[in-house]
Amino acid sequence: MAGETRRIAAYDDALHAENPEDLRTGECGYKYRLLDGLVVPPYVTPGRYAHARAFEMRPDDVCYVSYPKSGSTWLAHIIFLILHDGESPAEGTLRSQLHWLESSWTYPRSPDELEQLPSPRIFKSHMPYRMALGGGPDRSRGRFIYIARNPKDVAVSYYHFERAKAWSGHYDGSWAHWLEMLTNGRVQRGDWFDHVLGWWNSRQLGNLLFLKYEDLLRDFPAQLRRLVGFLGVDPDERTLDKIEQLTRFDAMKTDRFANMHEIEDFEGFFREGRVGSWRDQFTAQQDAWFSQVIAERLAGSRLDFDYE
Ligand code: PPS
Repeated sequence: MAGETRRIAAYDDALHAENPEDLRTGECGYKYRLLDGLVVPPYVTPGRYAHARAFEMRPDDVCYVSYPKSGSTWLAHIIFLILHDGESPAEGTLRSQLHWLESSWTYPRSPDELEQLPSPRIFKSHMPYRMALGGGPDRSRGRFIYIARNPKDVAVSYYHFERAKAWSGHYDGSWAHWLEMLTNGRVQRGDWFDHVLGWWNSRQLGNLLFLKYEDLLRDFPAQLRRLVGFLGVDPDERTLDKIEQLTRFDAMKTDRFANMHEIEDFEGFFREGRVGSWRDQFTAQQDAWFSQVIAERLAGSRLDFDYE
């Protein structure tokens, strides 16, 4: 099962929404579902979310979590290689090796299939802390790794990714409209500040590691050491170096194991892969306004980001 590679056709309500009657359409056609008060994509369904919340993680399971467009696929590849001695399997793809319980789309797993998978299993999630897999780090035996990215680059990356996708109702709003929606928590996975701070405020828990995208780009070896220490493995220098080479942006973009070529909707997924591409999108006025929002919303949290 985990070695499979199949073409993942575009998201389709008829196949994936499961409860299409509760889908909503907002401004500029933006499609979503409300789940426990959170704006989520149509493929995050009530049944799958309930299963994910009640799911019993094994102590060596790993769940990586992020707000969308924060470098989670990059992190998934790094985690996979750390847990597999730097080797990609001959068959299957990165995405086929990951288990995304809250979602009906891309390699959904039945409870029986999950039970049969060998440890350590790697789970993907984009949920906020209060809706985390297995009850979250304070209630689950599993291990969690959260990756956060500066909200300016997230907003831009998310805008380019989300436009014209079937799961967003082929949203056709302007960049200015998107920035306003995101700032007010009306995009899928809700308010960026609540999401990141929810995880950040629990970072002292022993089974939660909090990473930043910009730190990975600036000092990969140091962040890789944090990751291997957290995961309790001890790769040799050659393997660590190999992991760094294989997970570079340009390497992942062309690597058939990691680049998600099998997913039709992911054309253009590897867009810029750097810090600061927001400068090409924000006007000076939008930057001043959003910087002020960031300062207010992160005040007192001791959480900050690099923007260049
Ligand atoms: S998703 O769809 O929410 O799961 O997206 P996610 O993987 O979290 O984030 C996508 C952004 O991460 C960039 N990316 C990388 N950056 C640096 N190095 C590597 N290896 C890498 N792989 C993916 C990807 O290009 C998206 O950012 P933008 O700014 O759009 O380029």
